[in-house]
Amino acid sequence: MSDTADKRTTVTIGDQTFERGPQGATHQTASGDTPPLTTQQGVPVADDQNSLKAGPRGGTLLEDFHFREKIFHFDHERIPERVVHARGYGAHGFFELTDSLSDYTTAKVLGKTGTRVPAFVRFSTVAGAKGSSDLVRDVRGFAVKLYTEEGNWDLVGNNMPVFFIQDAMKFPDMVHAVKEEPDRGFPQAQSAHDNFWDFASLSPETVHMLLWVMSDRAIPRSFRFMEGFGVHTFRLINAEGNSTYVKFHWKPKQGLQSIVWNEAVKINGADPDFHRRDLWQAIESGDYPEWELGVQLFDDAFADTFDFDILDATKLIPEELVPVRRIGRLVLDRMVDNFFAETEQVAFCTQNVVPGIGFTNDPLLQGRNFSYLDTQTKRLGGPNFTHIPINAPKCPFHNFQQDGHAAMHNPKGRVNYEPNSWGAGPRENPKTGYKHFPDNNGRTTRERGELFADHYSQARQFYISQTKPEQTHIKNAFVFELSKVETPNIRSRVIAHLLNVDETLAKGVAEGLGLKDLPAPAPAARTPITDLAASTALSILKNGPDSFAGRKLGVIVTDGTDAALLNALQTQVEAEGAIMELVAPVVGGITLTDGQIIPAQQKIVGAPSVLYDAVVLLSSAEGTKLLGKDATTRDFVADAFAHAKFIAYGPDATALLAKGGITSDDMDDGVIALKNEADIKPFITTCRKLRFWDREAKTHSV
Ligand code: HDD
Repeated sequence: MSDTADKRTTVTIGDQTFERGPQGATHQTASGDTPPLTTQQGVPVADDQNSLKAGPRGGTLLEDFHFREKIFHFDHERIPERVVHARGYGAHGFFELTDSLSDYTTAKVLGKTGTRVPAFVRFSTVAGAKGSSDLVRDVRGFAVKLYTEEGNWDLVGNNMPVFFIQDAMKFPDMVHAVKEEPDRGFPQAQSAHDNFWDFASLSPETVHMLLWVMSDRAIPRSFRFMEGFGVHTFRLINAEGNSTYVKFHWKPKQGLQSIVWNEAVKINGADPDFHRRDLWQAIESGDYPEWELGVQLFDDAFADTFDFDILDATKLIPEELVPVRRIGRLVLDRMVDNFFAETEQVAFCTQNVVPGIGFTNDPLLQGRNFSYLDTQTKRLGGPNFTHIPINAPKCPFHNFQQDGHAAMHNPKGRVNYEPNSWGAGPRENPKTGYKHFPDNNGRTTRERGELFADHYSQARQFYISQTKPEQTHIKNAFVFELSKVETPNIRSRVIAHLLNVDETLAKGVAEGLGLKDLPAPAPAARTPITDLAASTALSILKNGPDSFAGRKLGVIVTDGTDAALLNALQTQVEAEGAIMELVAPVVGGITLTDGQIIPAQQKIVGAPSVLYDAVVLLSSAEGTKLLGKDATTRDFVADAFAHAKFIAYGPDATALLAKGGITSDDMDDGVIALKNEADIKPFITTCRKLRFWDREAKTHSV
């Protein structure tokens, strides 16, 4: 028997030297500290390129334990993806308390100002498979695990404060309806199909959430620029055993920002990982995203007089009624070492709360408390998923649970039960142990609270709280989604509900669908439908950043680009805390007017303007001629204009505007000439507004 491992030669490719095996596989030359490759049993491997055969052209031998172990492990690499929220992206960080809630709760993490605990956050889309795109129209998951000294607290929230349904009993139906249709297996990660809208139009409790999902909240610019919500009403319980209701909010310090639908469609093609990449780049570059933890605190007296039931997850409590008190900050400052080990295997459970934090009887929350534990057991292969490092508490934990698949923390010694007379092992403690808040109204029923039946008032409130461009986006989203619905009845049913929300919206959607006769409004399960006051907190544009920090500028450059202008631009962008990417005909290097050769980050064909918050055209006269003939460049300009972005152009790049379809009649205050370095600062200041919304009405006629 001969082995191939010792038949190595050395080759030089480019300016690097490699070891080469007989079949041509090249390796970096092993340095002294390179660890030896071993099997899972720790046996050193001699050849990782060739299986063991009976002669060079003979059959592969079963004896090859290294081959069998390697393939066996590979065959078992996949675990079931999450039934919802399959596509997600996680990061580590910490939570720090800035304002004590010790009057309200015994939870230590909310007790002493300055308390800091490690955190892990996983953002996600809901409907799509693991490999789907980031910019689908969907709710975003915002799941936070805080490793406190009293155990793990999971706040498994979303980027919207309400939900589609009121009772967990309906969750499988809702999820079945939104996922791909079971006979055809499509559409992937889309709510724009008959089954979803059929279910939604037959379930008026979804209407408020539909408004949110058709709004720009469903197409966030990145995870960094969205809010998070615990959704349900929870309880805080203090040392006297008194309970205060609480709703949790995460407010991004970066401000809120979303994109427009046409951009979303294109980003999904250009960079399906747009949100992942954004978080990765921000954290890797040290620009750590941060959220404030806010709480809305209220008591039974408020709950009794509030127009809606605080146990109804399809309703929110306007911030104008109960202000959000900011009590802490969440900072994400470290990417995972391994995506699978951490982001994929992290298991959130709504039941994971710590002493001083309790549940309410919200029927959605109660159902979730069963579902998450159950799903992790299936997904992660048994009850010991809590032993996986990302899921294990960082505080000491002791109990007599033992055995099962992959057990890592079995009890030590003789004692594995209690009570025992060995005086050993962990003991319960009635003083410090978790106490459930006694809350049971004592009657068994399958009804819902009466106020749950008001399905329209808050939907109407959401709509009137939006700015004009946001209202237009909502209308357009309904028209888009319902245009994909093939059954006319379903479209009409949705309009019938929208007539109870806002007549202008309903008529606008009907018109957009070409629906000639308006249906009668859907009979409301509870009347009257109340006119509530508008709430500023519900609009994205009213809660924008006032800064271009953390945003990305795409700059088209070519050979002969003006070095002084480009350098001045770079200085201003950095001063603002923003990011600049050079987009060029080639990535290898372009030569500026001063002879300097600089690499570009992107080749123009790989970087459409949808990847940027604002763009600058800085091509030279020659470069402009070249790019003027290029379809991708024309799209770059045309899209930036259509997506209401700020566009700046250098003296030699003016012709590119016309190539992108921007005529002199179209020029507006969002298209800005950079004649010299003095024009750059005002341009960056203008970019803080993020978009030039006035343009939108002129660029979208259908
Ligand atoms: Fe859920 C995952 C958020 C209702 C059952 N959910 C999941 C995740 C988030 C949410 C963020 C992903 C966690 C992660 O990143 O691993 N879910 C919500 C919110 C809801 C909600 C904010 C309403 C307020 N969910 C809900 C109901 C049920 C579930 C009513 C079932 C009765 N959710 C699940 C699940 C998932 C899940 C099947 C799939 C994967 C997982 O749990 O870990 O158990």
